[in-house]
Amino acid sequence: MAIKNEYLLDLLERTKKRNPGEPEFIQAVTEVFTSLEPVIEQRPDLVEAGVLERIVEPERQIIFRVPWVDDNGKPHVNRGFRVQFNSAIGPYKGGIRLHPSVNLNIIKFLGFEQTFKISLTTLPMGGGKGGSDFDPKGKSDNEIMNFCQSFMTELYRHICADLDVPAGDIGVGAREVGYMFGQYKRIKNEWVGVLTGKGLTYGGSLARKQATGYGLCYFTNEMLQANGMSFEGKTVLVSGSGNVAIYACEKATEYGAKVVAMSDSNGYIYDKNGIDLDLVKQIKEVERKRIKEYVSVHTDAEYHEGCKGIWTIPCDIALPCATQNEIDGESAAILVKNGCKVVSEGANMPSTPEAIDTYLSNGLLYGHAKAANAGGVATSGLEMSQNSLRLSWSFEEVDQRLHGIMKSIFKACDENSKKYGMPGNYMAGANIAGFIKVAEAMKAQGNV
Ligand code: NDP
Ligand code: 2IT
Repeated sequence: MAIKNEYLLDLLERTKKRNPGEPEFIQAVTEVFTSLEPVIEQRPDLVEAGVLERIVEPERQIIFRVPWVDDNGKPHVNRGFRVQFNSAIGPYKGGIRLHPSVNLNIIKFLGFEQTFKISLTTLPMGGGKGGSDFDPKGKSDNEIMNFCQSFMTELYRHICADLDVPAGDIGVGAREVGYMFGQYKRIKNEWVGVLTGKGLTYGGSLARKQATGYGLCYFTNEMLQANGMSFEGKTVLVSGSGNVAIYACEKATEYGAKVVAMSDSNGYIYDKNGIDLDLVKQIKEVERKRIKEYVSVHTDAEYHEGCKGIWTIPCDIALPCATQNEIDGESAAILVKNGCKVVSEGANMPSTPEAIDTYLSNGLLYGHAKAANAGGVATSGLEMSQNSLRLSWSFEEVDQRLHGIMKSIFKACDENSKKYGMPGNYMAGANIAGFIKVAEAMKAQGNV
């Protein structure tokens, strides 16, 4: 994947200079630009309107201090971020990540990706992302609450149901969203759907918890069927064991596949009989423990330290659902050598550029993150609709809408990959379809 178009090369250079020390952000921009070459040639009007210069520059970046006190009375300070990347097609929308690796670069890459992902969902939302370098591991409930309340005590003034609607991401699930929502409501003295992924007793949507993992499998199933394949009888690897991974495992198994491995940031489990998902849910969702606990119940399963090793297990389908750049060129080559035919991404940007080159040059079916994991934010959009309507839809109704959205996303990827001369390159199709809608909206709204 090399960019040849002079305008794109020049803009990429300027973007690198303007954002020094932000490798993941530059990686995300480079990847989108790689897909956009044929669009730029056919749409000089978008270049003339300065759309690309503006699309790589966040509309607003907020950085703030998050002081909190631990259970021993010791004060701590973390750094909070909210990047409001693009509001051309709706209020900023995107999760909050709590992980020690969070910095402005990570939040910018996620916010940039989010803009195009949301455009693909066809729902009226823009792109944003937030987070903090706070490490939730090993913290008590009380410490988590203290942190979330402090985080929201600053963030509340920058968000609003019609302006910016955060949600979960790594380290943020229903518990954290609940604490943040409670604090927002208390400060603002208003009940509005300002966060999604809320609990079901206070405005959360049925099927939101399942949505990213289920949506990933709905998308992957469309891609498989379009190429004369199915999940039935396939061996699947799912990295991670968090929200996305658990429900990807559930739906893939429902489709007749056998998931044989899952992981966390310490290591991976391999169960040749197929993962016992009830046990994983108990360990991760209820007890909040490490994935290695699995082998103390299933003594015939294996636990291996280190997360990269999961990609050395022979499989038909790999579903990376943990974090960015978790599959590098070397792991991708091993997957291919072992017969893997499909990679579909639940995590955001889980494949390095070298890994993507390996998938494409070996003819793998590659479900790109912006398309394949868009089901989570799409269902967040459905949660916003329900909150505005003061209604709650049934699980079946939300799930059906999610399924329909994922089918239409696959169709958009497929059609655009063909229209722009790269049939079967669903990454290019996703980037192009996502870009064109945002770009048209930006052009129509003038140079703002
Ligand atoms: P969770 O916090 O629920 O789970 C994250 C999982 O990934 C955990 O198993 C975690 O292990 C593992 N992980 C995190 N960081 C690393 C790392 N550096 N190396 C190896 N493993 C790691 O998060 P989600 O499931 O919500 O998110 C997973 C991915 O999916 C992220 O890329 C996120 O941006 C993306 N995503 C999430 C959506 C959502 O709706 N939640 C929607 C779309 C995309 P450990 O417990 O050891 O940290
Ligand atoms: O990356 C993502 O799409 C998410 N973390 C979900 C965002 C959301 O607003 O539901």
